[in-house]
Amino acid sequence: MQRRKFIGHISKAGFAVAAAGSVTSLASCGSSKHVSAGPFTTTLDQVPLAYRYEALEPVIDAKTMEIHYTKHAAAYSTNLKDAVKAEGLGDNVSVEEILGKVSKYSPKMRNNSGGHYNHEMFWQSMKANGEGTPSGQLLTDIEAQFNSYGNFKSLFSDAAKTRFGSGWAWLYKDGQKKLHIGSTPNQDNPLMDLSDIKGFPILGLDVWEHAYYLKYQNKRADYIDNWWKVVNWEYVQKRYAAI
Ligand code: MN3
Repeated sequence: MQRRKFIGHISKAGFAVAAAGSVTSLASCGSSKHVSAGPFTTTLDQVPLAYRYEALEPVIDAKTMEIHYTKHAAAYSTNLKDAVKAEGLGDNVSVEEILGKVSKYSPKMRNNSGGHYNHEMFWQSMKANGEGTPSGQLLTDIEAQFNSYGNFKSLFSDAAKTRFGSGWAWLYKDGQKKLHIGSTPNQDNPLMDLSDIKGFPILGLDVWEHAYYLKYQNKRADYIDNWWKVVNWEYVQKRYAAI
């Protein structure tokens, strides 16, 4: 019962959305290469999962979710706090502020700010029985940019399947509000000032082996093809509308 109540509570809390303008250091940095993080701000702590570990089965098994959330992702948060302390930044610094100037900091800061940010976004961008498709302005713009939703899925999946080694595939919006598909190595992401691709991440897919190996072993492509069944398009659309 305890756990049920807890999950109910965090579901109501919903998205970790702070007041617009709270990340002005990014939004007003004056460089066209920097992209606003808008109303989404990420704190140094993990937000509790809004669903149970088994909720995404059979696409993602409960054991993978448990280890991924409580070990891998938890370590990014813990190590990020260490790095923040070592750099003399306050506890209230947002992860977005760090990402926008991450090249000034240690490799530990780069790896763990990215790792924490990417996972916090990843958990929220999935839900049980996603099975849906985008709608509204996001669908309109995906169709305009990539010809069709089917073609978008295929391009995004290819970006995920062809990322060599560990990394992420992204749908992101650049400073001119144009959609792009790309991928980054390790725990980098498009909000980082040192990233080859720059923009606000709308949707991200973790293709590190720890995200799928227990169930899919070497079959990364099967994990990617199945993952579309658990995408939380309502959340993705909120991110799209926010910037
Ligand atoms: Mn991961």
